[in-house]
Amino acid sequence: MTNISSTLQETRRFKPDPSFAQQANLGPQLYQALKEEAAQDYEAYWARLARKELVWRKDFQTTLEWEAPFAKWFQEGELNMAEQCLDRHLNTATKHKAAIIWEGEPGEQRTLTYQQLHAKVAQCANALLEMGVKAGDVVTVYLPMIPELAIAVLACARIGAPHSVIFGGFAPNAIRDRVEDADSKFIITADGGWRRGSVIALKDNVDEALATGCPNVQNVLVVKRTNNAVKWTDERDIWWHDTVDSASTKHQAQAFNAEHPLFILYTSGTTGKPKGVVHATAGYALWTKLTTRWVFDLKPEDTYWCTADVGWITGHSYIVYGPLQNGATIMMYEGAPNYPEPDRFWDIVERHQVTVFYTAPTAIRAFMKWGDDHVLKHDLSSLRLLGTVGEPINPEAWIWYHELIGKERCPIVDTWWQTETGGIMISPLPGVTTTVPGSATQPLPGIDAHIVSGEGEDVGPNQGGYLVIKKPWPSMLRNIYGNPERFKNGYYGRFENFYFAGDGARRDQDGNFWIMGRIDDVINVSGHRLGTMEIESALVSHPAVCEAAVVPRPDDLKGQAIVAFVTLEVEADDLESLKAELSDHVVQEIGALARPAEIRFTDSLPKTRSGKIMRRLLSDIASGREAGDTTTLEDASVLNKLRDED
Ligand code: 6R9
Repeated sequence: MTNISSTLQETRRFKPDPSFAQQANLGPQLYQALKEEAAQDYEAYWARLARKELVWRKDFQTTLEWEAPFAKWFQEGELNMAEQCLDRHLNTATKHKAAIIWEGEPGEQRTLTYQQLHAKVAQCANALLEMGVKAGDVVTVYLPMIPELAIAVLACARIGAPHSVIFGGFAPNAIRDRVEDADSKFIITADGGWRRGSVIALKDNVDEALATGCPNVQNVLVVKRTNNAVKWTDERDIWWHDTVDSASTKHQAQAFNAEHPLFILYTSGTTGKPKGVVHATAGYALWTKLTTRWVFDLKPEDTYWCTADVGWITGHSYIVYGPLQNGATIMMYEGAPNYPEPDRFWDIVERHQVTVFYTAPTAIRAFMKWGDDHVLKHDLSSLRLLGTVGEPINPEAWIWYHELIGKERCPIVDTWWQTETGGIMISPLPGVTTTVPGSATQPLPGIDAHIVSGEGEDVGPNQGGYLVIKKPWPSMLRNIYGNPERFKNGYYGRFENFYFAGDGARRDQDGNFWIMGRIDDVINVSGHRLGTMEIESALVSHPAVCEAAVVPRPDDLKGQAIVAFVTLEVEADDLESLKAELSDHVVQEIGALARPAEIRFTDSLPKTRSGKIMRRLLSDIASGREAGDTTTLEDASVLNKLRDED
């Protein structure tokens, strides 16, 4: 196999501010000590941390049992996840502190202290038990971003019922597939949720899913949120306010085995039906707790806001489980970032004095396009740390984030991880790492990330290859629900003993990781394999460009040719000359090899509901093929528009 050629040259460096480093939870000395400890005795390192960080009802003897690809961590241990997040804080000053500050899209606000959240979770747990939910039963949660979403997942955790959260933007057939795959008998939903001023009728979607399948569903528990009319099936549907609100606030949490499944989260594969990624309790608890404290540097005074939806792994790990285990105050917002105006996020940051802010590159690029004025009219001086996740961040977007939002003062953590990894794997540590725009920098202490060739050998500096994790880690997925073969082939198929993440990457001379995009998206021009990220970043570095996606199209001469889809920052008069200019710009930034064979301007790019660009669909369009699976597409009209522009 030819290695992936690397092209992006980024020379800007940002050292940690000494005043930040001085107060950081993880400073240079502790970082060095942790790295050495993990290198010296890997299992002892994890065993020590697990005993220190988690509240165990029963201690474990075996730290790790590893029969690739199946891992068991801390296997004799017993604990309760809701206890880690809530009960443990009730004997401390955290008891009366805000756990969740919530804002609805129409503007209403609710605050729940740790004590209040604990009481609500106990009520929900009691109501679920009353409905007949037993430990091990999968409970499907399909809710808007309201406090009941956090309450529901914590209540499931409390009674040992794995939750399967389905993002509120998914349609009835997606609900049906997931409910059936998990054989889930209970669903928690709401009448609706607010999005850009309209009601998304969630209960209707559930009704439709159940009308076409899911014969085993016994009960649907419904939160009243939007007051829209809903159809009611008496023997099946239960109002939350009729049962949960009147249930006892006392609930004795039972301890569960360390390996007890905490949740299933469906993630889209490139082909076929969605995969139910299974996470276990203790290892996931440990790593989300540690990474939240290390990467986001959370302090008792912080107001932390992760803008993801709890329907994604980012919301599971860094809205609910990580921050609550650390006793943090989390901001939670229901609606769209541009409702009623494109400054809604900055308005929230200012009003709630948010200190730590975590979002996705796709959102950052949208803010850039909406214009700086929306940012500049707000006082963002409360912010002290910024993060990104979900896609590689183009250096120009990083610099905008740094200057406009962080006022050149806030460290930026570009966190690389996946649904399957459970927690952050590669990321700067704000008090330790010199950051480089576009690089997720270095693996966290204990994470054995490497870049290898097709033969599994480590490659040299600046050579592209496959991103793998060589040693198992506590928060890794344990299985694909009901499909161990798919787990094995998907992640341990290419290299027998290493976890293969599906991403291409390189490491620079300083050891920093550069994610080059999904291996499936790599473009092969005349035998040179090019990552999508670098060409896209070259395009985005041109002042006229907002977003770019590059994809391959079959080419008789070169094997594949590069087609670039570009959205513009401003309207251009002469599109033909702009195309030529952009093409030359790419050649100047990267080299003649990367010159796009075609550049197409478009209003928007097709994205998944979690904001990732769907290059596969663009490649279908560029090659004149029928588009493949479109079920995870956020806005189907984008595809038709792109075709019309053809
Ligand atoms: C957390 C999450 C995982 C895929 C991953 C990679 C991409 C995520 C990234 C990043 C570059 C980052 N990705 N974070 N690429 N830099 N900081 O997004 O999980 O939805 O499972 O997606 O997202 O391609 O393999 P998930």
